[in-house]
Amino acid sequence: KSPSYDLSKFRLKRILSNNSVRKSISLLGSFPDLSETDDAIVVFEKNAYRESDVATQPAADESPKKPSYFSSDLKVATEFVNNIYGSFQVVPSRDLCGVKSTVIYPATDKHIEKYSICQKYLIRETPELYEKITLPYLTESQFSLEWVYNILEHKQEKERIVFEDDDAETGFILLPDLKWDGRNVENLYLLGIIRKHDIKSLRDLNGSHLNLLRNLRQSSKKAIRERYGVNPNQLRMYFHYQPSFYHLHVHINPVRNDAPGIWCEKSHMLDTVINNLELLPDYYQRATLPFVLYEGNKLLDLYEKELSVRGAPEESDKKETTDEPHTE
Ligand code: M7G
Repeated sequence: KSPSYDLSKFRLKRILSNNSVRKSISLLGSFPDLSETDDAIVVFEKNAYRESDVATQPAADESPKKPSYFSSDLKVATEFVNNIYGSFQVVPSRDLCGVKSTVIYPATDKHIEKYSICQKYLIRETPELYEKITLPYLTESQFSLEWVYNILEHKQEKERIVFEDDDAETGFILLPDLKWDGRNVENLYLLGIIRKHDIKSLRDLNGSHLNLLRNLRQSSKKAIRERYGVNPNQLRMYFHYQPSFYHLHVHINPVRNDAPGIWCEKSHMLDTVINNLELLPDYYQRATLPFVLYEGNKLLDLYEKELSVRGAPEESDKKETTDEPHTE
């Protein structure tokens, strides 16, 4: 059962991260009314601008009440005007002051780790390292997939589904990602969650999944064009490696927008994945895949024992020359 909570009763313990570029802040605290011990994470993120919010001349047939920055309730404080340059602090009308908020409650240590900033390291994961270290770790310690199953079984977010294909082998559900404010097609962010249950991540993909991946690519693009009017050639579709949730899903957003969490070291384009499998059906069982580990993650401690990831640069240089074959 989903708990209900009153966000205004949140009590802050500490700030986990504060990103001035994204204009977002992640907070650790609790809801004392519900539990003294359970942790809660609250993330606030300022909304992106909608172009309709800066309209200046309401059309004759439009209600004058439609919120716009340029309305009589805009409060303006002048900081300075110098020659041709002016600097102001403005407070727009209440309707435009919304803040997107995400709550995770009860939050586990793994969630706290995920929302805290810290040192990061790149690992080159060979298939052997995957089998020996990553796979045993992720089978015993990973985020619950309950929210994914709730979506697939129509128990939650049913009304948010944009497109659904029921096929047991090639089917998937397309719906807005938690990260999308849902207001603005400029920063559209959808998730394609596949129906099949046995594909944890990119690593498990092989040539037998090509039909699934091609269907995911084609049907999502068509559905997004129909619903949001976005040109299919303006969409990027990619997988994360490692993902946070080990049930295969594809991230979809417009190329011109820098989506949150879009890091090259974590992203694998769906087009490239399809092409790799067309060329080599067992590509992802043979490939060395880089991925990022961060301080605080137990998997880093496991890799540390094997590779001394945190070691001094000279040591890892030495290891590289002895471990790796020459390709001259
Ligand atoms: P990921 O690559 O496994 O992990 O993507 P990441 O969070 O490191 O990117 C999972 C995606 O699912 C993310 O983009 C999340 O924002 C999104 N997501 C997570 N949850 C818990 C939900 C949810 O409950 N509903 C929806 N619609 N999206 C979610």
